[in-house]
Amino acid sequence: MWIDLLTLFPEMFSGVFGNSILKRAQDNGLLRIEATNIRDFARDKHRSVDDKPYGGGVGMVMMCQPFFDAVESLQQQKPEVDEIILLTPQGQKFDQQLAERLARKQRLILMAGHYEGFDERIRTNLATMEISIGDYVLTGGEIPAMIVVDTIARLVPGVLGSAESHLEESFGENGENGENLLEYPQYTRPSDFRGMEVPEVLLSGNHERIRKWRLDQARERTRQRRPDLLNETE
Ligand code: 4GY
Repeated sequence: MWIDLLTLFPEMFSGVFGNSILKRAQDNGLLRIEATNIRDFARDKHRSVDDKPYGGGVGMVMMCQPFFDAVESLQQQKPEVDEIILLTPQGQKFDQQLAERLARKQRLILMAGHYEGFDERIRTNLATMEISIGDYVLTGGEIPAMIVVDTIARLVPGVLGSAESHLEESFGENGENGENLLEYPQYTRPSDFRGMEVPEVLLSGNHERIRKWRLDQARERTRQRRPDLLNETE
């Protein structure tokens, strides 16, 4: 999978994508993540990417031209771009199900904005979808873009090693009929830490009892903390 990020701050991405699992995935050729500076597509001598809002008001609005030119330049290369995604609080709420759908695509462009927002024509005539990571407002779209890329990337086959598998976890299929459950409690050594003991069942070696206990814990925890997940059907 190939992901291009359009941003005013490409350096923000190097720490997040230049380490650990996503670094390894790029080195192995499973993933290609490139951050492009929108300002490289500015045309005037001040390299402007924003301008005053028509109709007046505070703040600046990100201009159409640098975004349209940047996307058109990226589209010169094959394979074809599957989605052009704008990160904005006004978008479709991001969740694991949307991540799974995007993880099947070959090529994505993510656009991160700043200032007061985007010229509306970027939404309506350039983006193919708008995504929000949640109901709060950040200073820019870079952190939301990182969250979307990180979530999608680990679903790409081969990106996680077998020790890091994502098939048995919260929002995976933890339950019996594809139930959407929170994780069951996990423990590691020692079995007694300052008098806090590991549940006996986990030390029993009885794999069927352990499996039932975990499923039970996952269901109870989901019922208490996230009852909304129990009524969700994927
Ligand atoms: N929440 N989900 C979000 C955001 C802030 C463009 C400047 C969010 O995705 N993006 O809070 N973005 C940006 C949006 C103008 C501020």
